[in-house]
This record gives sequence, C-alpha cells and structure tokens, in this order.
Amino acid sequence: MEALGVLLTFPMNPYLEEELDRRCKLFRLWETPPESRRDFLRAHAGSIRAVVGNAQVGADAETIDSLPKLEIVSCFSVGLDKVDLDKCRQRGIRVTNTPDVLTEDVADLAIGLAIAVMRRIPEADRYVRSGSWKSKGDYKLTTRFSGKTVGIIGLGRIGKAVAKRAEAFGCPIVYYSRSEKPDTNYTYCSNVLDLAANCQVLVVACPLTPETRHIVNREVMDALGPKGVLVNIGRGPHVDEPELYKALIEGRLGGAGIDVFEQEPHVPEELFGLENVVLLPHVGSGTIETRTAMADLVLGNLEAHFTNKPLLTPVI
Ligand code: 8YV
Repeated sequence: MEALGVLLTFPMNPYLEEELDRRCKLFRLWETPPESRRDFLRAHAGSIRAVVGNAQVGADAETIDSLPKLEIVSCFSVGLDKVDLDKCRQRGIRVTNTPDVLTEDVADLAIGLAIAVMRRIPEADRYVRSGSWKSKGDYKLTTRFSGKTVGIIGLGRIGKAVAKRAEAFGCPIVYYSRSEKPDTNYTYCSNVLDLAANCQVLVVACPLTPETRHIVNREVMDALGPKGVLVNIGRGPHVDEPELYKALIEGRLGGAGIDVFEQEPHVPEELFGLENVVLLPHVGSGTIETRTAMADLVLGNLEAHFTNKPLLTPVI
C-alpha cells in the first residue's frame, strides 16, 4: 500500500499509526489547525483513498466531499455515529468498524462503573489517601450492587455482555430495544420510561442515532429515581447532560457512572465535586489487548480492500 494515501483523523493508537506510516502515505489530520483542514484535504485529495476515523473524529460529509478518490472509511471504533453513512452509500465508499473485539472490555467497565458508584470506590479511596480514616473513623455504609435489577438500553453485543455479567451478580435483567429479542429470557420493556421505572441500575448500551439522542432525558432520570444509578458506556449525546447534572445535584437521581460526554474531552466541572458520580475519559475499549485487536482489524480491512479481498468487518 506504499503509494496509497490514508487520512488518520485522530491520534488514536501509536501501534496503528506506526503500521499505517510504514505501509502507506499517512496524513495526520489533527496536525493541521481546524481552520486550515479544508485546504489541507484539497491539497492531498489526489492521493487520499482511505480514511481511518474513530469515536472522536470520523468522516463527516465535508471530509468525504473533499476526497474524490476516497474508497474506504475504516473505523477504529464499533460506533459509526461519526461517519456520514448515507454519503458513503451514495458514493459507493466501503465502511468497516471494530465489533466484537471490544465487547468484553466495554461490558466489564459498565459493571465496574455501577459498582464503583454504588460502593463509592473512588470516594473511599480518597478517604484513605486523605488520612480521613485515621482522623474521622470508618467510611460510611454504601449500597449493594448484587441482586439489584439492571436495565439495559440496547441489547446488542455489548448490552448482552453486560446482562451476562450482571446475571452473575444475581441481578434480574430488564431491557429496552427497538424490538423484543426472542432469544433471551430477560424482561422486555417497550419504552425507556418503563425500563427506568423498573430497574435500579440503568445502562446505556445502544448505538447513537437521531432516534437515540437524549434517550435518557429528565423524565427517564426521574423514573430511575433517587436510589437509581445511570451508567453510560455509549455516547455522551445519549444523555441530556444539563438535565443529568440537575438531577444529580437536586438528588432526583442517586448516582451516575459516565465514560462518555457530549463535548469530549470537556467535562462540565459541576460534576467534579459530586461523590455519587464516577467520571472516566472514554476508556471503555481502552485496554492494550483490545486497542491492539482494533488496530489489527483496521489494518486488515484496509489490506483486504486494497488487495481486492473480502472485508473482515464490513458495514457498507
Ligand atoms: C473507541 C468507541 O475505542 O468503539 C467505539 O465506538 O467509542 C471506542 O471504543 C474510540 O473510538 C477510541 O478512539
């Protein structure tokens, strides 16, 4: 692929970047200031035949329109919300992503976030480090995770993996999906409001689409209630963030474990002082094993496309 131009949109993984640099002519979009990117893409449009994007920066309509020789968008992510899929379909541009290899890590983190919030793990750690255990005595009692009803928005690969883990903790599972899944014995709720009213831990595990934007709104948070915990390992825009902060601050929602935010890496500082909130920097798939496997999928899909072999994980 030596003469092949590949646009890498974000500094997503050193191994992937090194391999792309070795195999092709690599263009690093983030090295160009946003105001100059249109000219940058125009200057290199003649050689860029592939875009590698991720959950932070993908291939939007403007990028795709700037690249007349674009043949494939290979996503370093399972989520496709940063790719203009309709425009790719119109242009006959292939699209791939990285499903399955990250499922276990993201599901692990969802359970980890729920337990961290309910058992106040980060807060209790700070309690020890600050010397408060010596000066103030034992840490306060917290809330059990095991046995609590877990509600899952989206019973796809990640949602099912979350359910499997929660079952091992004795948690009844209820879920919302666009349609009932006949191959599970979990309780189906036909809308998110009912789901929230019938669980203590609500996990967002669905794709971000125009229909799922703000799927967790004030009404859903109030239905989840002052003893309820929200876990978001999907996308920031799944949750109405200003309403989330109000619900947490006013005590209408019991707690939240959040790995994704509407304006990453900017996180509203109103949350920083809340002990019933655990904040993570979008690390759901962030293990060495998974990110290496994702990078290999990106590379394998590009190799397959440019050697006329079947794509490994085709979306389009
Ligand atoms: C990605 C993600 O790793 O897979 C997704 O959809 O959000 C993350 O797992 C992210 O794109 C990392 O750059």
